[in-house]
Amino acid sequence: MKIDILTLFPEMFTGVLQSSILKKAQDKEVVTISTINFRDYSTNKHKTVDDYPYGGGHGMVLKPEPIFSAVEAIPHYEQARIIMLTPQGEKFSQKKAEELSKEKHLIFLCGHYEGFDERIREHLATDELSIGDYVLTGGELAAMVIIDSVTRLLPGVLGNEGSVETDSFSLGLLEYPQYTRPEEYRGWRVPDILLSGHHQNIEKWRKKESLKRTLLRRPDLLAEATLDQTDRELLKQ
Ligand code: 6GU
Repeated sequence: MKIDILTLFPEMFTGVLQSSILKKAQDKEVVTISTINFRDYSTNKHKTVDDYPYGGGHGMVLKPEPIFSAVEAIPHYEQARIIMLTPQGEKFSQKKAEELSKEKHLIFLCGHYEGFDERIREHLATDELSIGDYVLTGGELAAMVIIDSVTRLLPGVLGNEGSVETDSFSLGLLEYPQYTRPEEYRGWRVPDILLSGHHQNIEKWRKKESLKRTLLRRPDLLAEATLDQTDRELLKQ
């Protein structure tokens, strides 16, 4: 996969892209990620990328020219999903991450403080995403969240760190409680069942704990999850 990030603050991405799983994925060439400072595509002598809103009002608006020019300089941009990040976008989800992970090329447009000129939304972007109902100072953090969640789904990225199939959300349920050594810490014991070695009972316990936790914390997820008869029985207990 190729990922291009248009931003006025490329330095914000350095730590995230050079650490942990995202670094490994790039080293393995499963994904190639580039940042592009669209200020470099501004044609006026002050390198401005924003201007006052027509009709008046507070704040500045990102001009179309530098963003269109920066995108059009990316090879094969016509085949890419061009994703604008704004609080007005469609809510990002695991389902959207799975959909985007099947693409060959993603381009992210990050605005900072300002809004985008509407012509970018209408004639350049193919998608508009938000990561939740709160306001960030810019799209950069949202782009990092989306890139992280999409990259970990690409074949060959996750080893034993996690199986994508058993992720919470891909199953529609929250994860069950996990324990590691020691068996007793400050008097708090690991549930006996996990030490029993009885794999069927352990699986049943985990499923029940997942269901309980989802019911208590996220009943909205439970409404969407596909439960079989055994799951329904476990939920009643
Ligand atoms: Cl994508 N951008 C900004 N500025 N704020 C947000 C967001 C995006 N998603 C949630 N809040």
